[in-house]
Amino acid sequence: MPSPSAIRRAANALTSLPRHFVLSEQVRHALSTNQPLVALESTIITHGLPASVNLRVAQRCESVIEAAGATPATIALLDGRVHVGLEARQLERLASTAEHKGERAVKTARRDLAGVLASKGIGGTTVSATAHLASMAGIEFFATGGIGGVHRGAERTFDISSDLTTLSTTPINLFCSGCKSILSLPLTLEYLETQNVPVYSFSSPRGEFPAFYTAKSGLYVSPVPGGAAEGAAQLIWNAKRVLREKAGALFAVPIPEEYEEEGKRLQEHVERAVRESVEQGVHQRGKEVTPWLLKRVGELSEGRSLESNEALVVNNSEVAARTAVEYWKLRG
Ligand code: PSU
Ligand code: MN
Repeated sequence: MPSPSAIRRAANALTSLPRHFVLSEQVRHALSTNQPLVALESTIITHGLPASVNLRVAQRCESVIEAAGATPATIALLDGRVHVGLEARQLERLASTAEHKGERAVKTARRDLAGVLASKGIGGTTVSATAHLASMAGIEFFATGGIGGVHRGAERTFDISSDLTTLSTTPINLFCSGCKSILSLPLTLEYLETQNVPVYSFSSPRGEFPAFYTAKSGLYVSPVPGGAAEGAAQLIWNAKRVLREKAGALFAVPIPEEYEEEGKRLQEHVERAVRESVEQGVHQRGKEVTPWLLKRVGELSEGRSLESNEALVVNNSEVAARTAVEYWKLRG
């Protein structure tokens, strides 16, 4: 039985939400009975992955979270409403926008939320938007593939993802495979340090920061104690309960080992895609930059980047759910 204060906390989180929020049955039940939840973003569905795989990947992420004992909450905007947890039909509708035939979705970062709500469009929420909305709903765990970051050449383009500033002000624990080397990994880590966002790595024992398709970047962050969910849960407990920290945390999960060889080859395609983006001036096109690079790496690798992407995001979802379950044990 959850304690009375835990039930009150959950009920408050529910009742203080604006009426524009629609919670799925499953999410409502998990929040009101104080069960662990894991949020999932939707830009990866609308703009990050092609229509051939996006629905399957989204469904697999939800399934592994459930299998690990937590409740998945995929977040998106539909028809002027914020959806926290999607019904099967809604997930299919969102995924179908990547076909570029019928309905279109807007890549929705946190600053775009009010506009997309007002236009009653379909919004695929980025890490920044998803973290903000999940946190409003009282969800503290969030899984995705890669976080946005500081782009290479940012000293000229100023292109720094709002994912980073959002993490510094939003109490959410993000599980991802670091970020793609379409970005500058050293600058991204520096920026997170300035913003007081701790970065942990499940890569044991040294805490190497993964570079998305490969577990190796040559950069080191704080290792998760024991390299396991129990250790991560303890870190979150310390930050939230001992230190009353309001910033989020980044938990980097390396891609499963069997994809490492392919990862080395994919890195070459990443380098070429970045070069092309500069040659073609795409690197100055704001929110289009990241989706363009993701698509180009997919083309150059003839789809092999997608298999790696799928494997890592599913794995990250599972690790996030296992950590959420461990954290709930500590909460009692
Ligand atoms: N990196 C990926 N896949 C993605 C994204 C980033 O490997 O799908 C998406 C995420 O939704 C992330 C967003 O929050 O791109 C960042 O976009 P920008 O760089 O424009 O801030
Ligand atoms: Mn940007």
